[in-house]
Amino acid sequence: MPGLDEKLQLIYDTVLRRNPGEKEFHQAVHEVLDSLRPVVTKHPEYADAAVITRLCEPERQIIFRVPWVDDAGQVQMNRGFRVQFNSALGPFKGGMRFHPSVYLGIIKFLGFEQIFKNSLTGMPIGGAKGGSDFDPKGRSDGEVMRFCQSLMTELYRNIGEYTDVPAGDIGVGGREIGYLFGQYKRMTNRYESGVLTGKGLTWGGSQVRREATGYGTAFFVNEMLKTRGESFDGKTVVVSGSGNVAIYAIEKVQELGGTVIACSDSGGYVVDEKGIDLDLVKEIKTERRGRISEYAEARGGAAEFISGRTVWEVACDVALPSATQNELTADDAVMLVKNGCRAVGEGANMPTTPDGIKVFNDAGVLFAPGKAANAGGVATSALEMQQNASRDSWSFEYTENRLAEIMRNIHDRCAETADEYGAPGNYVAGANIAGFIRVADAMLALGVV
Ligand code: NDP
Ligand code: 2IT
Repeated sequence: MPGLDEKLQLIYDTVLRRNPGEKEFHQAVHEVLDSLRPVVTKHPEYADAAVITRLCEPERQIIFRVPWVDDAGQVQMNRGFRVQFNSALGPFKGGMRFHPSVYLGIIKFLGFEQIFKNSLTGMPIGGAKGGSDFDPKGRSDGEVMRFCQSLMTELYRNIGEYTDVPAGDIGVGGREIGYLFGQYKRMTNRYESGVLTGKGLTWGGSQVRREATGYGTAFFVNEMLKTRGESFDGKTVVVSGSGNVAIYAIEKVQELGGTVIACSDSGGYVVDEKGIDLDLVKEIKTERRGRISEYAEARGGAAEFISGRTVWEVACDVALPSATQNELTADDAVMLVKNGCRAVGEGANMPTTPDGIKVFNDAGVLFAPGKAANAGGVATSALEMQQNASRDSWSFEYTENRLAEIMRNIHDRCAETADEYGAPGNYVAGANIAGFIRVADAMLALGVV
């Protein structure tokens, strides 16, 4: 990775020393510090109050045992995490991820990113992330329920409407939030709706929360395209993943006139040149919890499944990485650029490697970093909290308009901040700097805490 400014390098060295082996966390911190060079020059007050040093250390990290009994009567054991990173702007807020790859370094990188993302939304939410190395694949509803109940039996004492408000992420959707909320309610004897977001519509959830991350990513990319006098109309689009974010990104891109020709899961990708049949993807991935390979089987000769290869080999105008971190490398970026890709919007968190981002920047590709482009999910979570606090519920149309307005504002703030700090068109710099300044100013105001 390129060298940092001297003061920032010292902070980074401390992060490396205090968090050995947590490479995803190191990567996320490095990217932000790299953007902050013009900020520390202009604002020495942040260094004086050790704001950046404090930002890189979570306020609290909770790691706990999660024992549960599987359908065969065997005792299983997982590890649970909640990293409460920063609460200067509001209660800790961020998703829970259930995936076998989860360890402290992944939760910490996600929690760190969440601070800046939540700040960018302009809403009163701090940053956090949690999860477990539990693998929901192949587990029955009963097993998932017992796992969630065991996890919440420990987690409940650390969260709350005014303390920390978890939501979903990879492997955690409406089903899991339901089991978690049920157990929280039972443990506390309180119907505290605002303690979790992503709830079902009949028990305190918000319209559009399910769709929000993917819709928001499409809205953000649409705003970027507008700056070049373009739109999704007539464009071919490739989306990685076929989970919550991917599905609703595809839905909105289709509504905006784009043709999504490929999507994927961890087994490979499908190409459907006439355009992905989204109802079929929803049926396979959300109703049956199946594999994307089944899509090609169901479509007969119309679609092809390519096993074990990257979806980035499919030529497209716009790429929306929406699966997981570091899924789009420099080689993939080179291939995309060579094939004519002109815009990239990160639906996932940190899906593009630093070398990959450099390839896009050097080629003049419009590039929207996850902490800006996928902020619609957490922003709509904050709208869910607003509705819970006022015991109200809003219509789909009203909520979607709020989301669209929030995404436009985030886009404009990133673009203006990039201009102001001498990096026009660089949404990575714009997002990191704009996200940082709002949190840093709150931290200064709150004193040394
Ligand atoms: P889901 O669990 O709904 O879907 C995840 C998708 O990504 C699946 O298609 C999955 O394939 C694929 N995937 C996951 N891990 C890997 C891996 N290690 N290698 C290859 N493919 C993988 O998760 P979401 O859609 O909610 O999350 C996707 C991304 O979006 C994540 O980076 C998440 O942090 C981010 N995000 C999510 C938000 C939300 O509101 N849900 C908000 C903002 C960001 P398979 O089924 O084969 O595992
Ligand atoms: O990465 C993310 O922003 C999320 N998984 C959503 C967090 C939230 O609290 O809605």
